[in-house]
Amino acid sequence: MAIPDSDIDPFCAEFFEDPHPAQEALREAGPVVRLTRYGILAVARHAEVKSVLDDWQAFTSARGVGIQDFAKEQPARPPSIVLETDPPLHDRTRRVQARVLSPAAIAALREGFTAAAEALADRLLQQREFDAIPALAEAYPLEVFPDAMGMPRENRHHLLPWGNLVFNSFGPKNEYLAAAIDGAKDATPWVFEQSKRENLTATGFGAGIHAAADTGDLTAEETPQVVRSVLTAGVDTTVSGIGAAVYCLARYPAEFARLRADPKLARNAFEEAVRYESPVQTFFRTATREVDLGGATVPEGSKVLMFLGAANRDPRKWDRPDDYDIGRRTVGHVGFGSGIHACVGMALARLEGECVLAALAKRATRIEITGEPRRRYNNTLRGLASLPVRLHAA
Ligand code: HEM
Ligand code: OVM
Repeated sequence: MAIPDSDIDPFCAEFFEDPHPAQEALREAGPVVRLTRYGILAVARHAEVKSVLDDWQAFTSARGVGIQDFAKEQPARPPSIVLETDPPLHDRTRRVQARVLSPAAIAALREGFTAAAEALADRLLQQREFDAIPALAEAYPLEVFPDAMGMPRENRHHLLPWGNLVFNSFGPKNEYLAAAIDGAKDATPWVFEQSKRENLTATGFGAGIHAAADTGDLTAEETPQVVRSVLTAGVDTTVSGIGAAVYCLARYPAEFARLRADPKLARNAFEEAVRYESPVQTFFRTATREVDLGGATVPEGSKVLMFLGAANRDPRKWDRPDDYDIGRRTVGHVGFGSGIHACVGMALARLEGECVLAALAKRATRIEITGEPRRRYNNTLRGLASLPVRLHAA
């Protein structure tokens, strides 16, 4: 089957503002599409995105999960030894993260995360009108996540420009990446410094990862890199996810009313927001051999862009894909990826999302949008820069 060409640019302001028409066009064009602007292949249907995610042998991560091919170009920063590796190294580093971020370890945080969400929601209800991105979507993860890592209080704000830089760097060298490099000048050395064992308290996730150097599971050179991986992936993603959930519940007041009537729906309301908005929009793989994908032949060495956001709204997979429905059966969405690299922090992300939404639903009857929401432009993350809201007190 011939691979159709498309001139769609998934790394431009027009796409960031409203990716859905372009994503639909890419899904309809065929199982595999060539993006002529970048000379890469892309998949946007759920079935093909899932096949690529689930076949790490044919689709390597070790040549980078951004547009750059590490086999041809030197990476700008040291690659992640979790995200940008294949087995066996990947499994050794990931196992240590998976242990410290296990469902049991995360369950132990529930009480503290709930208390932090309730205190924040109390303050916001007092304030009544605020910008939900800085005051809620950023404020909550920036409080609970570094605490759980075992980080000091000062300079936590550096985690946001750092994440912004890394997630932009998976895309092409465009104006968004240039601005992110500029914005992360101070954050970069700080993040490397904070990943060291001596800068993390004895009880957090950081210490748990560094302990792997004592048991021989990782070397003392590897543990700071594995800590840095969690610092990079753990904040900006949940900021986008919580922002997405608040934006969804503000646009769908009937869904907010449902949540209020049954706060046990908070966890699924967050999960559905991850499907609906796909905070992480895209990742790449590189074909290690010629592979058939839905009848199209992908040549060895091809960079393949996976549109997670398009897969999460593929009508071949979902009923009413463009409706935000907090009662939906969300299993099978790829917002957290799939296969061996599937998000190792998803239990933590879900706990954060659930706590925030439950605390809001207990106190408010409605989230009213009071001004024009403004998009944040990032080559990988979809989210808002600003969401002015008014909370209606119960
Ligand atoms: C991997 C999304 C939160 C740590 C991934 C992947 C996705 C993703 C799509 C797959 C990458 C790939 O296949 O190449 C998200 C979303 C989040 C979130 C949407 C929030 C709503 C978190 C948090 C942490 C985290 C809170 C850490 C505490 C990681 C790490 C990986 C990863 C370390 C790499 C895993 C591997 O390569 O084996 N995430 N993530 N993420 N995530 Fe998350
Ligand atoms: C890492 C890393 C960085 C960005 C994203 C990510 C979504 C992981 O350094 O391992 O997963």
